Amino acid sequence: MITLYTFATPNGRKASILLEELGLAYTVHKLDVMAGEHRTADYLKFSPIGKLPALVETTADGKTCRLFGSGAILLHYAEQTGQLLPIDVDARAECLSWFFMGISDLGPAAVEMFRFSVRLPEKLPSAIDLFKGELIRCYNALDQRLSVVEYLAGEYSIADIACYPFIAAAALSSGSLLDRFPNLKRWHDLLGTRPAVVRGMLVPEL
Ligand SMILES: N[C@@H](CCC(=O)N[C@@H](CS)C(=O)NCC(=O)O)C(=O)O
Repeated sequence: MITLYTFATPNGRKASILLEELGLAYTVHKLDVMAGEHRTADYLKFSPIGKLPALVETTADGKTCRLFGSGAILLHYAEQTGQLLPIDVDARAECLSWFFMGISDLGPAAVEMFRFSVRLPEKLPSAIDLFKGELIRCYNALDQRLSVVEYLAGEYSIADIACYPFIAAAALSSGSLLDRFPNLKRWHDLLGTRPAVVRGMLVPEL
């Protein structure tokens, strides 16, 4: 049995899209982030860093496996199921490169951009410019790659899932930076037609 601890955020939605794509049964535990539920001692057992998503799987023999962070969840289940991770060495190398770019470059740049331009009361132009520049750097790289391939690894994979929710969040804002990146926009629209992506983006129910 799989329990996904999550909230309506891009990192959480990477995990729910993956579980939907793989057709794995799971229950959703919606964390009340406003009430600080992600910082309680109970939750820190699953995610020592106190962030979401986290996931706990109890196997038929009663063993428990916990995973925290969207990257670990995506890679673990892709490896376990042999899906969404190309077998061909070159395609796998591309997949892992774009996957980690999504996890360690795009995601953090988008989160910091949101923090500095929306959440924090002080608006620091230098910080906003820095993270906007980092985001544009990611968008440029993605757009160039997607001008020659349909999906980031050639075939649909965890690399696409690692990037999609942050691009979908950006696409919601009017006058989005994304308008400047036609290949990224095409890929975003294509992924948005996948039933598992649509279902995963609706987790947790609000
Ligand atoms: N490296 C982690 C980052 C997770 C992360 O930053 N989660 C955010 C929500 S998108 C969070 O838990 N924020 C609450 C907090 O930082 O207290 C991942 O890829 O999942």
